[in-house]
Amino acid sequence: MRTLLASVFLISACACSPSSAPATTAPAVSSMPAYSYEVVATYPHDPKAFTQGLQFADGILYETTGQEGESWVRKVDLASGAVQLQHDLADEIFGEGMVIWGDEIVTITWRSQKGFVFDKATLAPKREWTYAGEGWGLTADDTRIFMSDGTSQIRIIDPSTLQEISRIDVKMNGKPVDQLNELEYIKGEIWANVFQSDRIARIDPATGEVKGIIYLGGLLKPDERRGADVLNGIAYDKAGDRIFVTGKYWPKLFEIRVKDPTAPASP
Ligand SMILES: [Ca+2]
Repeated sequence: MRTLLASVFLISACACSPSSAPATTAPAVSSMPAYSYEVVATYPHDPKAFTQGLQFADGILYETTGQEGESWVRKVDLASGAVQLQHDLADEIFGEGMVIWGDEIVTITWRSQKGFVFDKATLAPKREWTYAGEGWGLTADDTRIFMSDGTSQIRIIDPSTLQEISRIDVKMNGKPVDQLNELEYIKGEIWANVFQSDRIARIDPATGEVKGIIYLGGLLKPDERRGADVLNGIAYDKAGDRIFVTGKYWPKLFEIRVKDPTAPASP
């Protein structure tokens, strides 16, 4: 009991302290590299944006949101947070992730089993596409679109047909990792927000193996957490080699630098 109480105290104490947060959550598996972070820059983020998709391209932040009546596709100025262009989805649609493909933006929805394709420049809707199951997150490498659906699988989608090609089984030390949410392809890896956690899983797309976990607890100060929902939203600025993260209803968006693990994670 003493051990249990001590553990509970440690967890709650750490959770309240923003400065110590990267070390808050002990990794579940000792052999898994655990990465912490430092904040490089802080930007405003619309606290009314229930972030479901985030991508940075051509100096602009692209964002999709969820919730019925609050789902939109946006272009946002990074520095000011100002909305440059917005397209609202129909009130009954619960929007999810997005990915830019060529001159278009491909999006998905939570449970409508369909997505939308928009003109990247104007955000004008162009067509719909369909898939089975739920839609959570999207990203892409040079030839494939990747889609999460709340399970431990990531679907590989042919960008030209938007048809599923195959699936990746995401595993950590042999065990499935589900609740994979917003995605970002970064330097040969798929990074995935793990829903309802402050963690990002770094996934090898070739094998599905999780190669490491980034712990992002403590980004928001306690007063900023009021009204904020979970961490969700990773965007990579390839040209500037910058990584941005935010969350649903978060008042801020952060550029972070991921620090290499200094020691093996403890169980
Ligand atoms: Ca993303």
